Amino acid sequence: MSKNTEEIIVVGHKSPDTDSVVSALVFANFLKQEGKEARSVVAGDANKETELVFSFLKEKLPETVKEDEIKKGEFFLVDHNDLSQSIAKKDKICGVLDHHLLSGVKTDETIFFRIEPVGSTSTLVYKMMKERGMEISEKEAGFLLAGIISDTLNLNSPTTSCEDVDFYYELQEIAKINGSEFAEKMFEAKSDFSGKSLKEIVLGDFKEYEFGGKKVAIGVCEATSLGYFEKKKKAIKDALKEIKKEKQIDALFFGAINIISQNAYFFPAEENEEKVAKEVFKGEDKGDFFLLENIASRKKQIAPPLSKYYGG
Ligand SMILES: [Mn+2]
Repeated sequence: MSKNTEEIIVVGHKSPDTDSVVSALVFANFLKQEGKEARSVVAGDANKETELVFSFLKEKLPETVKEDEIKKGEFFLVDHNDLSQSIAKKDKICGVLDHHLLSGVKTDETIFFRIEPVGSTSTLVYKMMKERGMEISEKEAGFLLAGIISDTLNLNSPTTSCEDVDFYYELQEIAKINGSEFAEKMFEAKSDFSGKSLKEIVLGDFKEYEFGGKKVAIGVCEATSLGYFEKKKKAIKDALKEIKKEKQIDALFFGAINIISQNAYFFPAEENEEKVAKEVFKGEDKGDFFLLENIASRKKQIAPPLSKYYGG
């Protein structure tokens, strides 16, 4: 898998979510079991849900690193393959394990590359362990279960595949954890916005894309209720305008997603985005945001129609 004997740094995307952190952690163990020198790092500050998962499983979070901080070693990307979401340099990538759409990453040499349309990267890590007949510890099973719960919203997201469901039940057994109870704790932690500014909330789960030559960004925030976002709607618009300017983004959208009812409050940053949002999603206009029904996934339901609108 590796081109030489350099240490392999396993890393998920920037604005890390639970799946990107836990899949990196367990996949680094997988590589070690294959005789490689490997460690996982986190590409930014972990969110409250991820912190809950690590304290629940009594494990320390891997080291947080910023872009350009790692000078040695090669990168194995998990849970992303888009370099704009990565801290890795193109010529230092030795592998990709992911469930997002291909984003045209080009490398100088042949690398390990595996993408499958499943609900989480954690699902793929467990699949690879099963393929190798590798043992999984109780704790590793707990982490991968958390990755599946987080990305599939406890198997309720439209991204959920049959394998996610099968593995969820297997991992639940091995980890000796009740998935639904774990999910409830995780979602509660996810919905805790105390001590966070609106800018931090918008940037907490934030992805930048290039659609039709335009820099388009979509922030999402998942919560068990959306009252907070309704109350803060004016301040959210201000935060979006600020972020758009600071990051020199052509179009910026923010979706607050109710993970129970799977409705979303969709905020366009400014007038241009408002027109786009109206045309693309046809949601109910609530003044500062649109109410979109049956929306739970940026990857499957928000990014693709916007990509299509802007011309790819
Ligand atoms: Mn993921």
